Amino acid sequence: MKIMVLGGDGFCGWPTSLHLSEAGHEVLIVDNLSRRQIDVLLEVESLTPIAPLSERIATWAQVSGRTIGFELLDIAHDYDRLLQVLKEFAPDTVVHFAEQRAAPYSMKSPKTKRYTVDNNVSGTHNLMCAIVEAGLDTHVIHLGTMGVYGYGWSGTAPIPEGYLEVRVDTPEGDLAREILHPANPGSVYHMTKTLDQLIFAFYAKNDGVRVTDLHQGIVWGTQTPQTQRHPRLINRFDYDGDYGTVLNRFLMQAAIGYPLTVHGSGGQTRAFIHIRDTVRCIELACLNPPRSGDRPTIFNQVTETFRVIDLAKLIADITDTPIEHLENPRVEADENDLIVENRQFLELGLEPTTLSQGLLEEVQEIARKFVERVDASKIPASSKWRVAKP
Ligand code: NAD
Ligand code: USQ
Repeated sequence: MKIMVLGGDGFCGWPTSLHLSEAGHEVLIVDNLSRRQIDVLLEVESLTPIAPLSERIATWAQVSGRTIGFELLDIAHDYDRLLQVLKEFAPDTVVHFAEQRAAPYSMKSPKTKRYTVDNNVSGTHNLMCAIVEAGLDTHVIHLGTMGVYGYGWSGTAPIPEGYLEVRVDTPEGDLAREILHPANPGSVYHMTKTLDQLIFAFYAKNDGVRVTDLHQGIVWGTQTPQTQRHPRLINRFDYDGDYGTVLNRFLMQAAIGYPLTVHGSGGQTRAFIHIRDTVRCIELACLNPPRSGDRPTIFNQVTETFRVIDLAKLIADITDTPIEHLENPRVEADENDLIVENRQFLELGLEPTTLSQGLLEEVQEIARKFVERVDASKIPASSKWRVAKP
């Protein structure tokens, strides 16, 4: 299969590109390297030393004998070039990771809010528009987020995979429908993912574009079998207050004896998936496209749910690190239930990697190995959801 990976230099995109390449697919990475540029602006670095993309690709060619292509391109602002690359490569599948993905960064300032909307929504729309203009029958796989559903309103009812059955009382009797699950974003970043959903629904209906939208939980871990094959293939590991996600942050904090930064009570329940399962899910999605004319297929790409405080306690117990309850910089429920339907991937054969002490230790080992690269001043989460009124 010819697969174009938009955002293929990122945390999920790089190991996915390698996994798909190893599986025998022809992979073309498209990336504008904006994530690396944001690190420069924030004066932070991945905990792991990530090689420049050209070195990553050359190293992969050495160890695997397989070629991965690369186009430096901003999909949100260089529509003509995107169209040309699509026409030339004519992908069977486009995997779309190319968005600004940090909720705290998206809430940092008016500038980062506007950047996130402009980058994510324009990028997604350009992609769909270009596929139609190019006359391609390409399957689009998008990385969405569990956060589109919001947290809490369905109580103990499982969150369905994208669509909700509703019944409306009419004079002629009950009207039964399946509608896109109501959106309830908790940050500007999450809001862009809810807007993406409408773009996909429209292009699937109007132009018959085949779309799979993966509502992914928080990805943890760092290495996959392919990124482990050479030090220059190592994956990114974000730990800073904007881009670091909770479980990887706690594991890295424990490695340096930094008190685990629990926001509020830690009663927030979130969905998680290991990076090894992310790459497998994407391959499964590539191999199981919807038909033209179908509404977008939506998968909940999650394997487990945990309360933040329970993760903190687990890591604190294993590593003897203290827990610190901090004032929550976000506007979010202090506690929520979360039960998520994820039957579709299980039916396609996904065998979930569940959180285990061994896996936690593997990530901790990486954190310990690169401990001298940590800048502890970058750990606190400083982006606040609400600015205090003067
Ligand atoms: P990342 O920031 O590490 O990677 C995103 C990549 O896209 C970067 O290499 C960046 O340079 C590129 N990019 C961004 N805007 C671009 C543009 N306009 N043109 C070209 N390239 C562009 O993020 P990630 O963690 O790998 O996440 C990938 C996708 O998965 C995102 O869409 C994110 O919303 C989604 N997701 C991530 C997680 C997670 O925990 N990391 C969880 C759920 C969903
Ligand atoms: N949290 C802490 N302490 C920390 C960091 C976070 O208590 O040091 C809490 C947050 O307040 C939040 C929860 O942990 O309640 C999750 O935060 P996170 O930063 O790990 O994850 P989030 O902001 O939701 O975003 C991440 C990815 C995003 C993806 C999303 C999936 O950055 O790209 O879309 O996870 S989901 O959460 O399922 O929507």
